[in-house]
Amino acid sequence: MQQHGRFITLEGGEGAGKSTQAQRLAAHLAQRGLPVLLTREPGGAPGAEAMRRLLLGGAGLDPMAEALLVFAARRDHLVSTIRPALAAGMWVICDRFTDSTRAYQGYGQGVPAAAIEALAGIALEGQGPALTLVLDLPVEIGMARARRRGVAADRYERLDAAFHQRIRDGFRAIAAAEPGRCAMVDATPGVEDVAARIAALVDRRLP
Ligand code: Z5A
Repeated sequence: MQQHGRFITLEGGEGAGKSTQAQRLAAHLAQRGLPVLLTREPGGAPGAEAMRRLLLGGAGLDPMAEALLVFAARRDHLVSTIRPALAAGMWVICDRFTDSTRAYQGYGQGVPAAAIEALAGIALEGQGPALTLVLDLPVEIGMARARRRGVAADRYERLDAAFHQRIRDGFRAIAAAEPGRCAMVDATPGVEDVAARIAALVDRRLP
């Protein structure tokens, strides 16, 4: 697969600040004179956005059905948005990607890791991020931040603290298993502080 741009993902639990920091990073890279595409999952392409509505709308899917649907959305996002942007030399910043499936459907809901990796192999054909920033913070702080955001809680946000602790532990395990791709970022400081740390980290890893 020919790829000229760079692919960066942001991951983490509720209220970790992924959307905020994805925008900050996009602005930082633009200041470096780089062409940037900011996107998100589930979604990022018309078909994938339709699947997002199904996923977050509380259709009551079983966890494996949910995993199949997120990978269908991811495949559409990859083919319609991410690949063309990378081929055009853009730096793609994506708010959530496959690690969210590992964390939410795997660690959170018990879908076997082997099934998730098999689906990833089929959907992504070996393509994935060069760098993943895992924003880490205590569950109570993240939930409080998500509540302050003022939008109605989606179905994951309504799940209990034990579920969100499994998600946090899952993201930490993923980052520890792949230190070459993943970098843990302490998300407890203020927005400016976290943004500065991420900018420095990205400049160092992807000069
Ligand atoms: N999901 C899945 O199950 N499987 C998958 O494969 C994928 C996703 C890809 C998507 O929800 C849901 O889909 C998600 C997992 C599931 N579960 N949930 N819920 P979404 O896209 O609607 O939302 P989200 O990704 O969960 O967003 P979030 O976690 O709620 O927020 P965030 O992007 O991490 O944070 P934010 O919006 O940037 O900030 C939240 C608030 O905190 C906001 O008011 C900020 O101003 C404030 N904030 C941000 N940073 C700071 C700092 N540093 N200090 C203080 N306050 C801050």
